[in-house]
Amino acid sequence: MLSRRNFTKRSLASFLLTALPSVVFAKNKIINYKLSAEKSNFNFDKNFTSNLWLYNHENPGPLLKANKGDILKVNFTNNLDEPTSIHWHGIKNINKMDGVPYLTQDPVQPGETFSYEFPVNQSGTYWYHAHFESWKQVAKGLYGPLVVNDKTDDLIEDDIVILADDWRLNKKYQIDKKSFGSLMDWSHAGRVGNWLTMNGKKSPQYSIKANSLARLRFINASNARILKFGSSLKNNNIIAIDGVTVKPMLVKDFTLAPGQRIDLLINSVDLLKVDFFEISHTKQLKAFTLNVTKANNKTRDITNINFTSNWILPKLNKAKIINIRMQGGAMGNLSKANFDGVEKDFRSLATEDKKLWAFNKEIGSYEYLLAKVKLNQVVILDVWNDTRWPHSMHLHGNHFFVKSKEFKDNIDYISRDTYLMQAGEKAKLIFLADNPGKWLFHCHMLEHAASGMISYIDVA
Ligand SMILES: [Cu+2]
Repeated sequence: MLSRRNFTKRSLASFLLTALPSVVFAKNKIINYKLSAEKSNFNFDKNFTSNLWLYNHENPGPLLKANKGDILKVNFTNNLDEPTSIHWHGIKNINKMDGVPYLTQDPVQPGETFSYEFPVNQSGTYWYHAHFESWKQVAKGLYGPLVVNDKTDDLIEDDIVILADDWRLNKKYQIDKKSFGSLMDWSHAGRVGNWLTMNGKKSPQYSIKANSLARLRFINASNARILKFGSSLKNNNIIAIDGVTVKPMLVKDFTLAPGQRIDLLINSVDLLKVDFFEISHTKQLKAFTLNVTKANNKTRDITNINFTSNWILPKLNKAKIINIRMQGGAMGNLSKANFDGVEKDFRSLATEDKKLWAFNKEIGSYEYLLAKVKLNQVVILDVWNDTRWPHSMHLHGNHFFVKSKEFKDNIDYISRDTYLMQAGEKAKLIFLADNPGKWLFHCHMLEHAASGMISYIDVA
């Protein structure tokens, strides 16, 4: 005979098994995390201990996960000797939680804590990173992945984050500090490295299940390196760009500029192993390997997974157009620019102030107001990269639509938060300014941002 207690237990258990959908999306569930910025030891090579700055002593920082609709609450402590702050890259955030020092919050001082709390209403692959002197703090390792799940993710068996970084290390596997602030780097492509890692490792191996689906979430956390990935597969199936689901696109390879994300879907039917390579140089580097584990499970039916984007291009007839001419850098045409209200020639800006890049002849900073926009106005950032260098342009707090030329079959608008502009390219970045606040628009080659390619747009 069943006791009442057992009966209750059993019926509750069977209720849980049968009546609830496989993923429960509670309304406004609070997901708590603790992060601290720490001076840490890490081993790139077994013979050397590298001194890095990491969140929770991990490289990359802890994977933060939430479901769409949750509230993410991150209790952050700064255990460094200098101020810092955390930016949640790609999240349509509440402005005061965006993590930009002096613009949206006071820097978090050594020993202080700051509680970041914001809803995550868009699913996808995001990341978080230090935004105080990020050219140095990100280079030392202050970043980590942030994944917001939706119901589609429940239908995919394996989910692997691939966070790529391009470190510049010296012979003893220490961060090459001598190169910090190098005028050569800052005026050229930025501080590119010599040691490529995926999730802190060289060529790691992962296993995925046979006859099933795996989602790979690529994130480029490099200061300046534009990465390009290919694999041993004939085609790679892109299902999301900068967190936004797209109609699946088959590509041979794909580019990932600093700050950008790409999600791939791998169908492991008939596969034993897949090698991924970084192919931006003539010398290919093995990035990582997926090993398919043996299993007797049946082949997956993937017809019930619906990859569609629900982002709609806003009407452009009443749009406000903001013209942005990017200038500066080596071999550029910036002869003079305004810095702190004073017009100076390029040579003095470079040698006296270490400022090298400008928007509309203004050397940018966290205090440089590029434009004021009314709430709910449609905005077109009409950007001209009038420099000899590519730039990875990032808008905080908003995704924008852009007619991307990267995906040859796709001539349509793509929604993203970071767009790689080639030298000489002109592009229109379109967004509905429905998120009030002061939103940075800057180059994610972090040395370029530090030396002037940075501004904010005020939406009120
Ligand atoms: Cu740049």
